[in-house]
Amino acid sequence: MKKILTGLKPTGELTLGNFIGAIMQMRKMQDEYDSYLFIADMHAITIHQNPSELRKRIKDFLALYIACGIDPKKNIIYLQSENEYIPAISWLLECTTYYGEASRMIQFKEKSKNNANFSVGLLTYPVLMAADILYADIDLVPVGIDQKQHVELARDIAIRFNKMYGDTFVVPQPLISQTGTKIKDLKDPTKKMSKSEESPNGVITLLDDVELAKKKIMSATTDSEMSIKFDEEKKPGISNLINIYSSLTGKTISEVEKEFEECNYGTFKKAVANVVADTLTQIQEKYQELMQGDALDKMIDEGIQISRKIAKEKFETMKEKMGLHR
Ligand code: ATP
Ligand code: LTN
Repeated sequence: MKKILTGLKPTGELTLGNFIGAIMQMRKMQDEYDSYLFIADMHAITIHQNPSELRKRIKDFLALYIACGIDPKKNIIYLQSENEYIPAISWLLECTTYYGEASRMIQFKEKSKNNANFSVGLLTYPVLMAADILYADIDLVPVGIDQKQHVELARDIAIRFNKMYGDTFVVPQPLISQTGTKIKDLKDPTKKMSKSEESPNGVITLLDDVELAKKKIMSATTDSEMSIKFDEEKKPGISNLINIYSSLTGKTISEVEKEFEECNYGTFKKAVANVVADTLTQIQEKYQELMQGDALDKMIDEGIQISRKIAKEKFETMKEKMGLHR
């Protein structure tokens, strides 16, 4: 079975867009691949984080992904910072990465621009990411387009290391999802719904109060026509609501259009608000359960043990190949 790995940087709050666009795809993939999922908390600290907020967000992210249906029985789930072999592997990889290629990364250039005091970690960020991927011989890495360049660097590093020291790593491939539906901001349906965007009424987070979430749907920007027809160019607001309804109910776009053929926008919005409310209620109930007691900790304990064992083996192999042994 092919191995797939997803890394989640715990910044911002998870949105309905993340759920429909990414988490629902992950739920499908967990049945088809040997799946790894981890919280990239060491990547988060390349930019200063408030420690108590970071700690809370890490736990929230873990609980929410599991509450959304990411199954700890089908995924190896762990915290990056609990695997001490990953930064050790990252160091060995740093010594096989050129300064030139690291400094050419678009994310590095953007985040270091206009900032006199950026950390060295911002430069070595993609090498740590390569370590995340290469230690476990991952075949496929689902990422957004912004992270594609980093996965390509991980490929280059793997190929170079294999050439220098003999076959050591599987060469991974980025998996850019074309199929996931893009959910738009409810107030400005020409922009994507984004967890780092300041748009309190345009973004629904997974932990939003359910009544508030319904209000956000009811006040979503639409057009001045009457028909519930999918047309992203002319009717971006209604099309976005159709996408949300169709994704959450599993109905096709034309089935949704047919269902609401005779209805006005108010009736349709109410129906969308109700499915969103049902989805959030289910997620939040499971989330509350996980936040109490020690079930969450137990799930993560299992994942980290497996991850450490695999990483330790790879670290030993790398050191031996590089001559770092007695
Ligand atoms: P940011 O605003 O910081 O870019 P984001 O909300 O876009 O954050 P990411 O962490 O970049 O989230 O993305 C996590 C995953 O969620 C990616 O696979 C991305 O494609 C998906 N995703 C994020 N927002 C949406 C959206 N509005 N619709 C569909 N998928 C989304
Ligand atoms: N850089 C990624 C998070 C990330 C990751 C990874 C993703 C860290 N390590 C390994 C895939 C594979 C981000 O910002 N979303």
